[in-house]
Amino acid sequence: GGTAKWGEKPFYVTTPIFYVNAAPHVGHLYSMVLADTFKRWQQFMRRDAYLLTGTDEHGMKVQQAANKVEKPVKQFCDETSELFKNLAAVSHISNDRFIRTTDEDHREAVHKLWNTLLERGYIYKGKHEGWYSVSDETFYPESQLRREFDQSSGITKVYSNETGKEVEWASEENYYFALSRMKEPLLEFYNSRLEDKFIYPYGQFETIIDSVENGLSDLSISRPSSRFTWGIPVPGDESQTIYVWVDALTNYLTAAGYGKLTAAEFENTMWPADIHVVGKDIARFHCVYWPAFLLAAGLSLPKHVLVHSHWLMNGVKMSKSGGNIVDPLAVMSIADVDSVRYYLLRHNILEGDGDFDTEKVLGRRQADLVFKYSNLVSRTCSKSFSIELALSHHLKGYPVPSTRPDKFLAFQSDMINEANSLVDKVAKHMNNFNPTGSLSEIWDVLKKANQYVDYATPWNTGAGNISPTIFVMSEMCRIISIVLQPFLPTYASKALDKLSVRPECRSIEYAKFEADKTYGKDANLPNRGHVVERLN
Ligand code: ME8
Repeated sequence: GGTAKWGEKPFYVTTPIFYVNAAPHVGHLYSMVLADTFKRWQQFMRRDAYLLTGTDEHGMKVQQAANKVEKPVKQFCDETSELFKNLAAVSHISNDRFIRTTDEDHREAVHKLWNTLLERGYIYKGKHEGWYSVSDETFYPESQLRREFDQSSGITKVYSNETGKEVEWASEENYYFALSRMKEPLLEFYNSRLEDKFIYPYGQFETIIDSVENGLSDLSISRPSSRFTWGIPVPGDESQTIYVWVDALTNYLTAAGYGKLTAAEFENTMWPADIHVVGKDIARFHCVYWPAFLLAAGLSLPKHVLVHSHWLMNGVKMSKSGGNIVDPLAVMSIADVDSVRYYLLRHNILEGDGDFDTEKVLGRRQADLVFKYSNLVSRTCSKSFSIELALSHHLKGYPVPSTRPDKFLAFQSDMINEANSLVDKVAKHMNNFNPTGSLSEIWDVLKKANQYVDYATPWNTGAGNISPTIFVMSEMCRIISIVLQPFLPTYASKALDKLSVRPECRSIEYAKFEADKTYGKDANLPNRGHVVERLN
């Protein structure tokens, strides 16, 4: 419901922090747009909300990328991080902070988490041998590998099944996290959060539970500094550098002030996160390792991990290393920001991968945004009608259009009912992590509103019917635009400007067709702002 929730801890949404080994693509923008939509929706629901995005800058992969272009690694990070920051700004992502793992407060937070895990007995030193992928920065168990004979070199190479990346045998001294001890606590935690959808969609939840039931091995969480130094050193042992995933996941705590606050103070921050938005490629890190670290450290756990699938290009996952990427800035320069946001949200790729097609961005823009939405607004605000006049008629009483046939009036009241229940329907979808469902609900109502205009033909109806019709049309535009704000911020605010709706009258409680209830003889139209002032 739309009850006021100011005063609760802020609703805290995150995106993954992205590797700075290459420029951002549409896949990264997708995670940002999803997270941003959830943040804006919460604010629309009158809850304070905080959005975190940023870049993951340490680790072998980034170090190698910098070496390849012969740049000092920090400078390379600064430059690529800026591309992600710029993408967020250009795409109207309302992030409250753009975090970088090279930020000073982040190092403090990582050290604090490390020391806490150490004190609580979850970190020990050991020797590690196994198949390691430099590109994936991870060791793989035998069961996840395949072998292939390489004709040119005459040797059999070993590859990860999951990523197809080559692995090599490596042996080293590391610190370990006692992940195996976390099996039971994790399973207990998952079971306590099944109905609360700790992981969404459910298929991902099942996969994670199965994999944990199959057992967990301890996790190597540091690398010899001799092998690489581009990372945060282990506190008290500079000969080891902290594994990039321990470093990266901690960013979610850093932004909540973890590094600087006492345990008691940290209780009163925005932690825990309400939604971690992540791609399925990193589900295991967020759904197994991350809760394991938090449980071991005695910290509270995130409410939800929302796992989305991937954008493909011609059937293949869009990826920096694959080289098959769509540059979001290029698409936004031929469409516009909201059209790209709309296309991304309109396609449900939570459960399955989807093909990204720039032509279709333009097609959707034309069919849905221009033709169904903008046209409705322009027809309503057309110079040949006066919204002010229409409204002034309605200050005198409602309903008016008595000369219309019953069938018309039935269609009209049906449409008004749908507009009135729109906010609740959209809220239901949003509680189900479903912006796609929200948009399709909104476009159903838009479709009705367009049919209504075709049906009502205010431009050639009798004079007495014009203003009631324009009134109903403008109310439809107003309600739809209010509900659209979290999804298409630019289009919606332009439409609301055009309809002369005051900024403070754009919140959720105004998303109702008020004519039949509120607009009696003495009623003012609080939702209209300056139109009403002019009428007076
Ligand atoms: O994994 N479709 O960073 P990363 C949809 N630094 N989303 C996609 C995508 C695609 N084709 N490609 C990438 C990392 N993404 C780590 C994360 S978090 C503590 C550390 C999105 O640069 C999606 O969210 O490889 C995916 O999980 C993320 O970018 C991976 O970004």
